[in-house]
Amino acid sequence: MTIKKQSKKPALFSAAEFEAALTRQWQRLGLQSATEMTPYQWWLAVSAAVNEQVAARRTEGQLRAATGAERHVNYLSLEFLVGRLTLNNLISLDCADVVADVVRKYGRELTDLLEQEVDPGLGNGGLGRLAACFLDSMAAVDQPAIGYGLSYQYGLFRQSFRNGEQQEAPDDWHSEHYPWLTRHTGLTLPVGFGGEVRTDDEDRQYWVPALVVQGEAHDLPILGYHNQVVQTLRLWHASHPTPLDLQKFNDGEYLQAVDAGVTASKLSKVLYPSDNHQPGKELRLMQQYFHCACSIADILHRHLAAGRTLLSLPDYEVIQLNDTHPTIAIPELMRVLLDDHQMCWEDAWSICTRLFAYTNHTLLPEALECWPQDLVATLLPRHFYIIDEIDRRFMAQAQQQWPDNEDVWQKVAVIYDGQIRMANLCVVTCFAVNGVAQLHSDLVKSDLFPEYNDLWPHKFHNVTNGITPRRWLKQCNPDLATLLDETLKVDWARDLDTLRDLEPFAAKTDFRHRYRDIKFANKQRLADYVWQTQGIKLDPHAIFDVQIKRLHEYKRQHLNLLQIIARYQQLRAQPNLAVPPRVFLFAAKAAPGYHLAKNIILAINKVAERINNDPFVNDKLKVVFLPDYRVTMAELLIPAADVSEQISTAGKEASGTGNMKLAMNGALTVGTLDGANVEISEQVGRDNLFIFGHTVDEVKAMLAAGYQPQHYYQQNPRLKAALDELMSGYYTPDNTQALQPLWHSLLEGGDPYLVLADFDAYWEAQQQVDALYQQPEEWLRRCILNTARTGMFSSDRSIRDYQRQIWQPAV
Ligand code: T68
Repeated sequence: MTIKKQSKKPALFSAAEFEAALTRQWQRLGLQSATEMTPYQWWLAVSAAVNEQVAARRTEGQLRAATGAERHVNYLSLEFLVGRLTLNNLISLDCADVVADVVRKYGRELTDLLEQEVDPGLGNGGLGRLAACFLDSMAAVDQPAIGYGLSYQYGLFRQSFRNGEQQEAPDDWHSEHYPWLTRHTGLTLPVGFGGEVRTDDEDRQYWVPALVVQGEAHDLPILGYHNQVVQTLRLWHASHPTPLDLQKFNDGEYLQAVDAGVTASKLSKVLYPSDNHQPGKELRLMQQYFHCACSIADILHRHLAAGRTLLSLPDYEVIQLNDTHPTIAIPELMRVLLDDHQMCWEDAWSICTRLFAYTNHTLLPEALECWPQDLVATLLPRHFYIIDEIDRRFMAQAQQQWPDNEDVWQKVAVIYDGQIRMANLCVVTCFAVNGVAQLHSDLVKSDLFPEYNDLWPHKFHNVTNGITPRRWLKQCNPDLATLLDETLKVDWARDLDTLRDLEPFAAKTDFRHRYRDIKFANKQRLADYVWQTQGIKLDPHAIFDVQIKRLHEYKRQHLNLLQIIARYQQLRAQPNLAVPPRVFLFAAKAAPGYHLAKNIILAINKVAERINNDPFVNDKLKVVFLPDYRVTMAELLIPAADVSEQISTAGKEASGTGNMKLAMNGALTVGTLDGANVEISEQVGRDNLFIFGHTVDEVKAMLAAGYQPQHYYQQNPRLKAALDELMSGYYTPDNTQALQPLWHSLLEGGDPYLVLADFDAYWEAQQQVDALYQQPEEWLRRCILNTARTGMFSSDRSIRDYQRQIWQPAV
């Protein structure tokens, strides 16, 4: 069958060119021939050889920056969870076959070599992965862009389990050379900390820092899919120009002699491991400022080097802030314009208010960043003055807008009660504020920022998140990708709306069975992995039910757990019950300091241990918690899933993106009306997923009325039995108190995420899942409709939404 391809650029390099580049790589390793390379060296050499070819293009890509007709996007994020890059890049370059053929000549399989790559884990979860999908899509749709992040020496910790408890180990992801990362030797920038603000003869303020570190640029190439666009993810690495102070050393102050160097190296040492929570640590603020100072200096340098004026900056550039983490970029740009370029306040402010845009990713109060003003004043004294001035000027406006309304003044103030509220600073400054799914964006306006929305309704937007179909369909599910190629006969990964044309095929038995066989093979692949790594045997005929995401109370892995216990009890009581076998798969990391989340992990592991060792139920029920969830593991789990658990308390999950990946790969969602589940339900049709639970309005009403979890515990015998057994020590015979924190949070602790209130509806939804799975053709039909109707969740569409709504040239 021939595949009609849309106009595509010719291959970047030939087999001969690649082989020559490969030869240079093994020669550089000091070897006599390619056959001497270990598998790891093969991966290094292949990646470095391809990167060499790409490097030449990168310069061209940077030159094709802003024209003024479209703005150049600077995507500022403390996290970019890129995942493995080599295969992704080979797919974008359309040269996986060429490279595989060359490698095969030496008796190697490309797929084996690719397994040597570690995941660059430079993010916590959804927010960091979204940034990576957006870079992919900006390159794919040829939106001029650069990503700015930090080059953490240690990414998100590695997770293992000991006696069911989470253990953390450092993730030294590029202790060895990482071939896609190139040091940009010409680019090293100074960044100051501490010190004091002085006033010059002309009464202008300027900052004299106490410590100056330097930022080095390390670049990753971002390759556009089949279009030869090469963009950059620039990761800043902190060092010190003189890591050893010889003067101090000679004076015998040996420890002090290395102080500055040590402080500098701390800045990009490690990624903070919390998601949806603000750690409030001095080092975190220093990381944020280091990241922003380098990025702002680079943006200005590029702009001025193109011969443009400072005042025209917002005509050519936009700075998208990925949550409030890079907010300190705002006072930093003000400082540079005021102090280094002697601009007046009004002009500098006018630039900032047309340049910055802010994306909000959470409504959870504990995740809204606030910094103590004393800390900011000590670490960044000039910035503190500037933030104070922004606040002073805005409060004058607020007092006019809301006369005699002190309650509102308090709410909208940037500085209040000794704290600087970064989200307020963003909304006051930015020309655009967006949420990440329709429901979330509505709540941003109505619940989080109602006063600002009254004042500036034009600022508020929705851009529903998306995922790159290259990684999350073409790369991770190659057999389904081939079926789509053959059926649709277009390059669907470039225009995902074309998936709609699959709809009629859902009615065709042949097609359904091919789709079924692909899912089965993906499940077999996962079962092999689970057998090899965990020693647990899974039957691929069972329903593979996955909940894969960070561990957080609001995501309610414990609701899933309670339902599993109830199911286990039911199977013990009714051994002949005709339910399809089900495997519940979990994967999740908990922030190391989040004790309750860690207790939930322990509970799941203990329940799993007991169930998996109970031969009485094992043909019907298994529970697997896979350690060390990361992008590469998601790529294995998602294509193998039948059921996607998206069960957050309504109003708490801003969007979710795993929900999109799973639906696109043909898993049926069991979900609440939260985040992007609402839009998934609208797209795929209410019949093609399982919606349950209280809505946002119902949740609000229940909490307002004084929610009583005990009521549900007493009234629902199934729920009570499950909770009682969990607490009885049945699963933790060595320590009957081990799960006390979990029990306490659900009952005496008030169950803030309404786990008990949603249990019954969740149980019912799971019954529907069992019933539908017993009609295999109907199940399949619905899976296919999920794939066919999730085209809008391509991150290419998200980027086009940003282009249309937010990144248009400033007026
Ligand atoms: C997630 N947020 C949202 N935060 O929870 C999720 N937080 O609903 C959404 O789909 C996703 O963002 C993309 O919009 C996060 O992942 C963090 O990881 C985080 C990290 C540091 C501090 C606070």
